[in-house]
Amino acid sequence: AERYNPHAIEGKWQEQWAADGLYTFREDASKTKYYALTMFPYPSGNLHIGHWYANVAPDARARWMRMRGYNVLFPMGFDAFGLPAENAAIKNNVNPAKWTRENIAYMIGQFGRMGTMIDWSRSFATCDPEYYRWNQWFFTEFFRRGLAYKKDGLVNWCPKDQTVLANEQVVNGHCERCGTAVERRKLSQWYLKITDYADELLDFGDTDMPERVRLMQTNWIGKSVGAEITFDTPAGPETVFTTRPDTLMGATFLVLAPEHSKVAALTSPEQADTVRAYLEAAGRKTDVERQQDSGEKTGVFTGSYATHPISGHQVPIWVADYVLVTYGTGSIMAVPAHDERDFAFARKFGLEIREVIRPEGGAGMGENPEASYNGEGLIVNSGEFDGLRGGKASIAQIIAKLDEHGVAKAKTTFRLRDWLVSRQRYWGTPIPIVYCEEHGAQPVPADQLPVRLPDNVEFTPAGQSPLKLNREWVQTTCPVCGGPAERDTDTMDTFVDSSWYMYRFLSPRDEVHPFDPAEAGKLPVDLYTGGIEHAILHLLYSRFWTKAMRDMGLTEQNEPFKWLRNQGMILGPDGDKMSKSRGNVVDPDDLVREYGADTVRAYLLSIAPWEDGGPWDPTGIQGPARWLSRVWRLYFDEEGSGPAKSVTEAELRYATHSALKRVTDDFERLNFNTIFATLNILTDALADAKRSPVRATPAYAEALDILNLMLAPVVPHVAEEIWHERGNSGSIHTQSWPAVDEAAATRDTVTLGVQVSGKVRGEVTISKTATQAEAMAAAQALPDVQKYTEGKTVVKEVYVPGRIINIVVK
Ligand code: ANZ
Repeated sequence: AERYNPHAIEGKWQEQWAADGLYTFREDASKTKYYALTMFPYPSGNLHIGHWYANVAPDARARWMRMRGYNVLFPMGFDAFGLPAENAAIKNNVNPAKWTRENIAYMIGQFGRMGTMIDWSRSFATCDPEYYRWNQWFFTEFFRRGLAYKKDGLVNWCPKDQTVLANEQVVNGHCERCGTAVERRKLSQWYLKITDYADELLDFGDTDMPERVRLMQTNWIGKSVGAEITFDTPAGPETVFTTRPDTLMGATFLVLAPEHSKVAALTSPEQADTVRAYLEAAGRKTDVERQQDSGEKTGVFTGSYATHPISGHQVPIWVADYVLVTYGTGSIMAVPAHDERDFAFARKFGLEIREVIRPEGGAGMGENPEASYNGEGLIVNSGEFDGLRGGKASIAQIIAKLDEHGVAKAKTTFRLRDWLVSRQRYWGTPIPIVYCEEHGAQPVPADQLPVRLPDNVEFTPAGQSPLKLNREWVQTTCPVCGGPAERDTDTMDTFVDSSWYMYRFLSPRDEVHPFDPAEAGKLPVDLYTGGIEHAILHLLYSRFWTKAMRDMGLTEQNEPFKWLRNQGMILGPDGDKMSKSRGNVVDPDDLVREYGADTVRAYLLSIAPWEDGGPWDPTGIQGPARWLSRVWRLYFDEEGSGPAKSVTEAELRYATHSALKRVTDDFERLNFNTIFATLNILTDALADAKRSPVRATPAYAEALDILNLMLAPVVPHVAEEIWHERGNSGSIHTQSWPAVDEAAATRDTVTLGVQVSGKVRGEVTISKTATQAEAMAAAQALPDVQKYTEGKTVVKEVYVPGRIINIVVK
């Protein structure tokens, strides 16, 4: 028979599947829907091995769910706006739209050669005006509801990408995309009010998600429970946020962030020069530098004092950059005895340290403490509070007492900030706002959407929005009065595009809604997979978007995803991240040309536990390649090769159904890598069976059928070819997943080693419940046992059921 030749079958089936619309989602009320989605790629021009790794396993699982009888929706699109298109366009002097469209066409071809079951009839790119029109619609609706607002403020500016960034896009003070240290700029920008949902976003409902994603989001939202306490100052009352109101009597000074609005008013004439110099220096530092814990504390005295709300003492007011203007109220009451940073600061500048919490039985801090005490204990030196327990346990009680004095209120603070969405770049969704001298900022009416991105723009970044330069585009009319008005020239953060794209797949050509409410029954996404790098950004934003849509009455869902999983990363053979500069990149197109897509799919599924990933082993691909050749010979090589075997029907059925049971379980739990070990074992068992009389029994035909069906999700082309060559009609991909015969899948026999005087001389397969006599009879039937016992006296026969048979001779 012919050898296995993937190139003769893969293209053929890909064309046939497309012609038959095999993967087009069709309504079917008799089936349960299953929405499986893999994070859509950026159309960078090429699917790399990481894309294959991310897509093949979810594809195999979606195929399996389909065979399990679900009506599976498995769409794919392109996250097409963003900087790389602009940068590539600048480099190659082409329009970003052209570059993007060409890449998308090429990548769709690559997905096709991977053999995925993506329903391309639902595809779209976020740079389609028909799509971004709805970004704009959401924006105007959010604006009307107070969820989108513009404000002046300090923003993160990436000097390389020449645009502002959301807080979520700043990683340790650096641009999440290009790694450049982020600067601060004062700008008027648009924000989405994600903080309205801060508390709710901490509740993940019944979304099943990796623990670390949950933790990262929880930390990012950063809920802190404490109190706001108000101090009188010469510039009016100043409120500070503290998680430790129990330490109030130990507050010996206040500290304001350099950008705090009261700094100027509180600076005395004598301190004016010092303070000004300090503010300038702080302004030059990046956020990372300012927050480095290792760094020496710096700060200056304002020359003013605040009045302690309980003791009435005058406490000095300082300015220091370890206090962040963006957190709490931008000012703190410093308690050096019980806070490390305050302690270091007080030590450096000789400020008073007053102990107010003492560990039970402790001797007290004394005159010259070496460190702050951050633990629990009894309150001391605090007048009426003395003797209460300090620390987290008694905070509510303390706040209640302070509230009686009218100086404190319980307060919960979040680290989460509103989502800054304005970008000073060209290739994005234009912000649909116009400015009229008379009527201010006005949303573009829905019937005028989309506000199209103009083509004729000089988009090389120059620190301001490229759209500003197209005067013709900028000049428009006010929707209220019809008078002259100007468009907003910023574009939206591309994370807006990905926040709701999973909804668009429900009705991708809908011209009336962002998605058709009649399709809402397909929500939520049942299984969403993608990279861990989106743990906060994309996943948090899309959760927010879903809640906002729910409050607009567009969906009843609280969460977009029911089940979320992250694949690991495929690394170079050297264990480093693959990158062109390291020269350790593996090109999936080359592999497909050499081995065929099915082998590459099989290899990627087997290479590592899918959620862990691991290094690429260039020799490892031979394993799946050889396995598929063996599978092929099993079905198409008439003779089979090698010595005759004796396999029973029960053994073959056990091999078949126990394999089916394990593979079914593995698919259920996304344990893709172990599927191959099982399929390999079954292939071997079948090869043996083929050379034994069992070949003529129904058990053998059944095994071939079941193996063929189990191949379908993982190696879809060769499975389809085998299916047809065996005389079946219709596609294998519309068949049902076989049912496990539980009785056949459990073995009632056991294979035991047989020893003669302690030396293994063979093995027997006997019933698990065999008696001593049956076991011995089976053992003595072995030629080798006969050889070593012949002419000798049997002195002892040992049979430990399930373990061993030993015949002791003399
Ligand atoms: C007094 C105090 C005493 C504090 C003490 C701590 C220990 P988390 O848990 O992160 O919310 N803080 C408040 N606003 C700040 C700002 N804008 N920049 C820097 N630090 C700020 O931390 C809350 C604590 O961090 C607050 O409680 C405040 O210091 C400080 F023994 O107030 B604490």
